[in-house]
This record gives sequence, structure tokens and C-alpha cells, in this order.
Amino acid sequence: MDLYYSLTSPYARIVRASLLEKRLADRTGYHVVDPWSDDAGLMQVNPATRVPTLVTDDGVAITESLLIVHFLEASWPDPTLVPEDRRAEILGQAGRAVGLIDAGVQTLLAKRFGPEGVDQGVLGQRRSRTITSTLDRLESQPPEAGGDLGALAVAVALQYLDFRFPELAWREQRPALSRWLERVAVRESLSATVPQ
Ligand SMILES: N[C@@H](CCC(=O)N[C@@H](CS)C(=O)NCC(=O)O)C(=O)O
Repeated sequence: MDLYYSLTSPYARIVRASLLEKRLADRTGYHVVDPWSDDAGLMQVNPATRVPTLVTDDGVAITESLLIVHFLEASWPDPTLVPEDRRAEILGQAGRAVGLIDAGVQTLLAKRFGPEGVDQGVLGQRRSRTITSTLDRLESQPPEAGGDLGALAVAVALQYLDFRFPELAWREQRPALSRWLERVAVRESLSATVPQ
């Protein structure tokens, strides 16, 4: 199979970390692309020109990070990223993490492409509130330190905030989450995929 990704996309990073945790990295061809420059190879496999896009061995293109992880889990169940006894909790964490990533990415896009001041409007304020309230929720209920999908996605979301919004200084009010991230960030799947 082949993965189209960018070095900075947090969505693609969830898939890259999952491939590493599931020991599938060696059977994957990696294609670094810039989705914003209308890369011809990416456009051919994904009409939305977005990363991540996974092309299966049968030539089927799958998009959407969590759907790609679903495909990996269903095709190669071991080692699992979603142990059955913690399924709901892990999927809940992964969903919250993607909500955090969405809010960060939309904030960045509004700054980059929106009219000046758009991030101060109603949508901008809702995105900002999402970031704060999700961080607070994670501070009170951090994921277990492990290589499951929830923990990976939360770590990716937090490090995306560090990468794009260092001025947010989220750690100052959230010592438990900060300590949790320190513990989990040493996993190879995360240290090998840090955004650059
Ligand atoms: N919901 C999608 C989001 C994917 C996404 O927005 N990727 C960004 C990169 S971070 C992208 O390719 N953007 C290019 C575009 O929207 O044209 C997922 O979970 O994979």
C-alpha cells in the first residue's frame, strides 16, 4: 500500500504513527506531497487533494485519517490500537483529539487564507473555545500512556498545538497533561514523526 502525506499534517501523522505501532511501516510506500500545491500524483488518487490518502494493495484510495486507521485495524488486527475492553474510551479520546486538531487547523487556515480578523469572529471564537475546553477536559481525564489510538491522537493534537501555536502555552495551566505528554512522546511512533 502507499501513503500520501505531508510532514506537517497532524491527520497524516495519526496514520503514520498507527502504521509504526502496527508494524506496517515496512510494507508501505511513502510519498511526501504538499496538498496545497495541487500535487498531480495526489490529485490523481484523491480528487479532494488532501492528505492523508492511503492507496491499498488493490488500488483503492482511502481518505480521512480515522477511516484509514479503521481499514488498518480491520485488515491487520494485531497488534491492535483499539483493545476491545477499552474501545469506547479510546474512540472517545481519539474523537476529542481530532476535534482539537480540527479547531487548530481551521484557526490556522482562517489566519492564512481568511480575510483579516476572521479568527476574531463567531467561528474563530468557537474554535478557540473548543481548544481551551478540550485541553481542560484532557487535563482532568488524560488518556492512558500507551500506544492505543486515543493516546496517539491526543499526543499528535498536543504537539500540533506546540508546532503551530507555541504562544498558546497550554502547559502552564495543565501540569497533568504536560507530564502525560512527556511520558508518551518518547514512543518511537511519535518521536519518528514529529512535525517539521
Ligand atoms: N478530516 C480529514 C482532514 C484532512 C486534511 O484536512 N488534511 C489537510 C492537511 S492537514 C489537507 O490536505 N488540506 C488540503 C486542502 O484542504 O486542500 C482527515 O481526518 O484526514
